[in-house]
Amino acid sequence: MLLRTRPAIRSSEITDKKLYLRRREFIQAAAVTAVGAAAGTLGVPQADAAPSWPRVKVPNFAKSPYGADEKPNAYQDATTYNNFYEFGVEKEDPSNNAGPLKTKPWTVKVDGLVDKPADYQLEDFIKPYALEERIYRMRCVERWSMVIPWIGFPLASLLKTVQPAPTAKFVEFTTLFNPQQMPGQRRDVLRWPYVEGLRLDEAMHPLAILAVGLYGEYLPNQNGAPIRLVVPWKYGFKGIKSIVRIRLTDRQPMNSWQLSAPSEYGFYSNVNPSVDHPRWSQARERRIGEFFMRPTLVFNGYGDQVASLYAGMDLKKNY
Ligand SMILES: Nc1nc2c(c(=O)[nH]1)N[C@H]1C(S)=C(S)[C@@H](COP(=O)(O)O)O[C@H]1N2
Ligand SMILES: [Mo]
Repeated sequence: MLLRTRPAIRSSEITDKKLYLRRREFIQAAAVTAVGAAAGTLGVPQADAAPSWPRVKVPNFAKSPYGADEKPNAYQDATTYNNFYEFGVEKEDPSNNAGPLKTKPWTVKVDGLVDKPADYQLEDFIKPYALEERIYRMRCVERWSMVIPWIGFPLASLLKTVQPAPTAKFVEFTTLFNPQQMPGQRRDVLRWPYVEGLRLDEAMHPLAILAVGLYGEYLPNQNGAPIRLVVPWKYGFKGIKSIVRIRLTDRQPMNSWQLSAPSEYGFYSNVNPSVDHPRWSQARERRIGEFFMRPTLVFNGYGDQVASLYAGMDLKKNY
């Protein structure tokens, strides 16, 4: 993504797999060396270090037919190659820095144009909904992709509960603002807190989910604990993490990336191989874990389900 205050593209933004792997090996080697040195066993080879974050199984969830044909990425990829600028702009920063984020207790405010505005404790917020696993292709605007088995529930189920007023046309989401726990918020790489939005009909689409877990476990902090949005036909930045507020509105929300670079990141951000990012082509992507790039699919391959939402719209203008 763009850091507007910087003159050039950060190499990390378009890091290819080889570089990523090399860097990861280097970091792991350095970590092993540090651990070994501390333990006085320098030189003894170590197995992959156990993750430093807690891994807690989600007790009850159904398998859904979504994505059953896709091979998920390695857990390690999904949990250590992240974008979560509240914890730093490098891919390994979130998994290294998000540990101290306190996700209990957690309140989600639902307000704006709804019949039932409320401040929910997270447990109450998710309790009414049956959790299910959805294996989704995810595509970052930076040209890498992954397949992730999320656990969550349809955003539409929540919206039906809180009952949008007839005048509501959009849903706005906001991430926690807490510079003490989110060190990235002490620098202005983006205007904080992170905000994202969907049109109400997009938000009601059955593919849009609120996720609380991945790989059978509750979300690690770096993936947006305790609750985040997943919209698989859009670029990854629409999938806002660590949500504290959901507001129904009659005006199109200004999302953080559009605010930061309007010519590069629009409101819609539908995955579209024929609309290039101003600084790179979106025609192909690198699936993390694969060497060769593959063609990018329109709507990230979910066109059969979602294209009708955009019937008659010029998707070059509405990027
Ligand atoms: N609050 C917040 N949400 C965010 C981001 C962020 O920096 N802050 N990054 C976005 C981007 S660019 C991507 S690609 C996805 C990455 O999600 P993942 O790390 O779980 O794969 O999160 C999105 N949600
Ligand atoms: Mo992204």
